[in-house]
Amino acid sequence: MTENREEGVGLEARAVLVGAGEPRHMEELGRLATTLGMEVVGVLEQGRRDNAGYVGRGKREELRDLVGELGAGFVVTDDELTASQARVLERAAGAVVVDRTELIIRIFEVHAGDAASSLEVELADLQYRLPRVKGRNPELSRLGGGRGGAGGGARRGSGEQQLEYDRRVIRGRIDTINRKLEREKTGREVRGARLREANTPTVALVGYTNAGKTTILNALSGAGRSTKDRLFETLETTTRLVEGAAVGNGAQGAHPDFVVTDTVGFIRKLPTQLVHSFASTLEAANQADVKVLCADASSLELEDEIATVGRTLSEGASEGASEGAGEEDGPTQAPTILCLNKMDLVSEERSGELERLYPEAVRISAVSDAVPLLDAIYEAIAGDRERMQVLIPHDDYGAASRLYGLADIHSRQTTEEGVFMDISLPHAASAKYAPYKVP
Ligand SMILES: Nc1nc2c(ncn2[C@@H]2O[C@H](COP(=O)(O)OP(=O)(O)OP(=O)(O)O)[C@@H](O)[C@H]2O)c(=O)[nH]1
Ligand SMILES: [Mg+2]
Repeated sequence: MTENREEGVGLEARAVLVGAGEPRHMEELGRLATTLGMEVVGVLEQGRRDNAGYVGRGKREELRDLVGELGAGFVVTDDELTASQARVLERAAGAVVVDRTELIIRIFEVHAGDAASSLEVELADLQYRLPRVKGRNPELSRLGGGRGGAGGGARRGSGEQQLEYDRRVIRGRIDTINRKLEREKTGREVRGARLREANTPTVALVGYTNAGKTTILNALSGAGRSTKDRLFETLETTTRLVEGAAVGNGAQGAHPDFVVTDTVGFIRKLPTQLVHSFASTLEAANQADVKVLCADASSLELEDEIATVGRTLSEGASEGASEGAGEEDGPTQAPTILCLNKMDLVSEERSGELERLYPEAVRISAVSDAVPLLDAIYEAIAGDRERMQVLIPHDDYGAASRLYGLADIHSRQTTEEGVFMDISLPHAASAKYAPYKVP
């Protein structure tokens, strides 16, 4: 499954895109198809959806002609199809029909880089296939006479049995994977708890696919994660430590360390089968002290993409909450920074418009400069902190040095009695420094 990561499937695979109903997103569907190595040669659209064959009979005939003319091997639909819709469309078009869900699952399969995400995708694939498992065609079973003689009477129903068997195998595998992923989740929770104990603030980068989250992670942390102009390039959550930077020349003070997590991107009409692939993303977002909602400012669908991310997050948050255990960090209260990325691709006029539309947003171009975002993150972290002035005696040197990485240090002065510091501390650590507090 992972050996053909870069190949895609059949580089000359020609595809005709089909969209029915409102709204349609053919451009995005095209990007999904090309991400998988297809070549989009035609597009067919219809304003309403047909129950029997996704598009109406007349359009299906048009599609057959188009497929023949263009020599397309694939028809890709903008919505998930039922098994029977797919069959009707496939028969009419004379090409392999792939629906949006299957396409996305296949992209996830090709891009999955570690064992856990491979399992999550396999699970999605099985769940997609389960209701689509076909029994042997009954007409076919009747042809050719029973091999065992006796007019086939004894063999009737064997197709059904095979079908039941296939389904049972799939269900069994689904159970096995679910158990493995449950263990995986427990491990993540243990690691997460350890991180919280350390009082290191956590920042989650969330957003639409291709918004630039990984590029931002790299810019913030100097990590070298893969970024490509492909949809769903990142399929694991990656966490990196950003060491507290010195303020100015360092003589003044320092910013605290924080941990930043890169996550899996969202997309509209997210296939429900892929919920597990997003489990760790949603956890990271819900548990983060600061959420950075990253968006591609140059996208024509910016508004819709921000809304999709917001919706997916709040649905994920309410699901997580219903599982109980939401005692500590009220997930939705964490400050969210809206980060409009790729500003270098935006015209001056549009830039002004964005400033009016999203006055609170941080606008950056992560490929050249992410500092404005870094500042906003420090500010958000400090908002969750208690500002205090402390005087730490010289012989308590350790207590002063431990503040680096932990606190926001606004200023520092060495006096005769000790080190005087103006700091912002996480609430969890403020009790420890209360004895040093100066009124
Ligand atoms: N021009 C420009 N391109 C950018 C900027 N930030 C990211 N990109 C490009 O946008 C593409 C997607 O960036 P990624 O960082 O992979 O995006 P992502 O949000 O992690 O995407 P997924 O992991 O697929 O969800 C890459 O080709 C980046 O080089 C930017 O500020 N300006
Ligand atoms: Mg990424």
